Amino acid sequence: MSLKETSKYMSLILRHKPEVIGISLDEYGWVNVDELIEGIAKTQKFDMDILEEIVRTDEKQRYSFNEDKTKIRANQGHSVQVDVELEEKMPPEELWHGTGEKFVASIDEQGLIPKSRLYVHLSKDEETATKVGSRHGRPVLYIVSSGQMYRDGYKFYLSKNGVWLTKEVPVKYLKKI
Ligand code: HQG
Repeated sequence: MSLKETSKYMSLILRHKPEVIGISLDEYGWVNVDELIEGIAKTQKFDMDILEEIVRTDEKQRYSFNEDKTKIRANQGHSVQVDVELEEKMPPEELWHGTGEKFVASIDEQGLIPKSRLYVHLSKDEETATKVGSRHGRPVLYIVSSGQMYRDGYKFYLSKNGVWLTKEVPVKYLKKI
């Protein structure tokens, strides 16, 4: 497997299904590094050097070690209930959300909901949102009135790797591009 493929597999384990290698996340989303290495090494060449290289080079900086590198977690993107100690923050006046055409009718009716994840993921710029949307087919972009939402009492969080997160975005704060 390439480093990129292994990183994807780590995302599956650290965000969604730790049970695929027989481990579990603690309440803060951490797993024991030794257990992660042992679990992944059952099916492919994997050791601390490879793990460190993935954490260092992952293009979205998806993972963080704790201070002494005995534990590791995903910075965001989870579907399982964990508290990754997200930083609550005032968002910029506008944020972006990229999605696929097939979701538009439903979004225009219900607004943005987290679906299988813990939060709705928002991007800081058009380019990033276009990439995120393309994962779902032909991309459709929305501008989110995040400043107005914030003034209306909605909470926003900024993950360690720069993804803005919020629990929902009602239709009135969305503008389709
Ligand atoms: C859509 C990637 C119907 C939503 C990216 C999205 C991101 C609705 C899809 C991160 C809806 C869920 C997350 C509604 C929202 N009706 N569809 N009411 N509300 N949706 O993959 O935001 O590479 O769970 O628009 O960079 O695409 O994994 O979320 O299209 O940061 O690190 O439901 O994943 O990062 O899809 O992507 P996802 P997302 P990684």
